[in-house]
Amino acid sequence: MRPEVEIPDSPSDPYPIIVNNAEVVPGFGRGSSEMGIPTANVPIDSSEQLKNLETGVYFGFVRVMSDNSNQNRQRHQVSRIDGKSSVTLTYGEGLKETDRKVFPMVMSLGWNPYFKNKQKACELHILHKFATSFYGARVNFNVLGYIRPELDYTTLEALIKDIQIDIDTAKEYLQKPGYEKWAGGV
Ligand code: ADP
Ligand code: RBF
Ligand code: MG
Repeated sequence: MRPEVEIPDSPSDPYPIIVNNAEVVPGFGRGSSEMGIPTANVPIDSSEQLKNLETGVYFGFVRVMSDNSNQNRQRHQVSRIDGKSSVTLTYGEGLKETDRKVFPMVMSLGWNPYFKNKQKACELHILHKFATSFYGARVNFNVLGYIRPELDYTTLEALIKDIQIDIDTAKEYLQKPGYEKWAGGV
């Protein structure tokens, strides 16, 4: 059962937490295929504040940027965490102009108890339909509030239902003036 968490009308200490230029890395590949909810995974150590944040579900704003640095011009294949499949790093090359804007996001930080991960993950589900995947791209984002702790579930459907509530919650709060103004700096 998800606990009732009181969310204030504007970000309060320690938020906003600001993360710049984090790399989009491959995860287990479960987000899109098993759940229909893709998540852009970023290394936990992208930011000291992120590393020290308690596990749970958060919300904020994000912008995806292509990585045009010279050594990255070549596309290539890299293995997923489980080593069973690979993804193509595009560095965000195929993204459209409309994909490069600031969007609301929900962030999951933790061990994914339902899947019993052995590695702590930080994953952003961005509330936008992208033209392509963007592994190897960079993201700037801010974390503006906390929604709930991460939970275990008896079914995948129950997990997906809770994520849908997280998405609705994020949309509701991010359009309030106290949050909306933080879209500007991302
Ligand atoms: P992985 O386990 O490798 O992270 P996912 O199934 O979670 O795989 O898919 C994540 C990838 O999907 C992201 O890295 C990104 O390239 C792409 N993607 C497409 N649309 C979105 C979106 N709306 N939010 C997050 N990632 C997205
Ligand atoms: N996984 C869990 O095991 N427990 C959770 O409470 C949980 N909450 C999530 C909330 C959001 C908003 C998102 C995007 C994901 C969440 N997940 C949770 C993570 C999910 O298991 C993960 O995205 C997939 O395993 C794909 O990597
Ligand atoms: Mg993912």
